[in-house]
Amino acid sequence: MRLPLPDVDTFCDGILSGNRMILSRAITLMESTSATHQELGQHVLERCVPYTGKSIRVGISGVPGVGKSTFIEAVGLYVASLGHHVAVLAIDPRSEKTRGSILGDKTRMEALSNHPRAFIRPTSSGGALGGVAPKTREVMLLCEAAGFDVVFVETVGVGQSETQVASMVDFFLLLMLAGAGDELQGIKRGIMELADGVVINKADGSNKVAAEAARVSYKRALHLFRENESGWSPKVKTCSALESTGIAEVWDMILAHHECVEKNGWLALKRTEQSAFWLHQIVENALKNHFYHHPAIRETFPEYEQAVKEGKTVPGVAANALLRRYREAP
Ligand SMILES: Nc1nc2c(ncn2[C@@H]2O[C@H](COP(=O)(O)OP(=O)(O)O)[C@@H](O)[C@H]2O)c(=O)[nH]1
Ligand SMILES: [Mg+2]
Repeated sequence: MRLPLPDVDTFCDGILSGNRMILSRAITLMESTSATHQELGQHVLERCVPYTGKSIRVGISGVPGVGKSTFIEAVGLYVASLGHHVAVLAIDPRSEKTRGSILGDKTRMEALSNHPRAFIRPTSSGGALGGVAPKTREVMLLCEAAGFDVVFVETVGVGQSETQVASMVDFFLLLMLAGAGDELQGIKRGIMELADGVVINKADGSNKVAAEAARVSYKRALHLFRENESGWSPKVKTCSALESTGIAEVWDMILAHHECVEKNGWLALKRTEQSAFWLHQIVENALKNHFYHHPAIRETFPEYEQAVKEGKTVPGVAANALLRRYREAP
């Protein structure tokens, strides 16, 4: 049975009073493939925006298997025990095709998902123009309006989702492993540079010594990377997400960063720039989608692509011809 769709007022009142069922429905609305639902979702978001911005936003990144979900559960339970309201969101580029991968994560965060002050939600783009990351950011704002004062955003993908997460959070945390061969573990230097904190996970059992050694070497590497405009120098910690050790220290680091950048005005500046970034991002994605989905382009793109591959024309000429078609199409 389908419940009738509430109106904007009902959605907003529900969200602002912390009603999770309404919050969930609003998120579903924003992720919907229906244009009407998306539009209603945007109205709800717009009305909620004045009540957002009061959370500590933390992005968690790292290669698959490093322990992101386990870590978020440990730190989430810890901050919830301090009285915070914790929202956990995930950016999973793969979920645009299959929504299966993330469900495993949710079951892994079993204790946290049953906690009365926690809310766990993977985001899907629902085919919206612009991909999944802008949606995750919007969901984060709704969660803030609903009273969540700590938000964790987990990336599941590798590559560009890291930059996108870093562009929606205050603190970007990179989880690493000790002794996994190559020191950078497939994480590009550019990603290391985004990190406000690096945490060597799985510092337990026989791995403790190696974790400490890795901490020292990452600390050295981070110093090489950057002079911080934010006034914060990135820190390196070790923890065991599985045994819940070192978790309080990681949270203290996040709090210290928050205090530092709130005081010196960097946080406000960063968030302003992030909003502008997302404006560009959403417009660019929407234009790109509109172009590629346009019937006039869909029909002829393969021919042009083939011609370019066969060397019959050059990319610039083909692109110009396609763009002309696009502009002149009814
Ligand atoms: N020994 C140990 N294992 C861990 C730790 N954290 C996570 N794991 C294990 O590593 C595997 C991957 O963890 P998961 O949280 O799913 O990683 P994700 O892919 O980064 O989200 C699981 O089997 C976890 O139990 C830790 O601190 N110590
Ligand atoms: Mg995970």
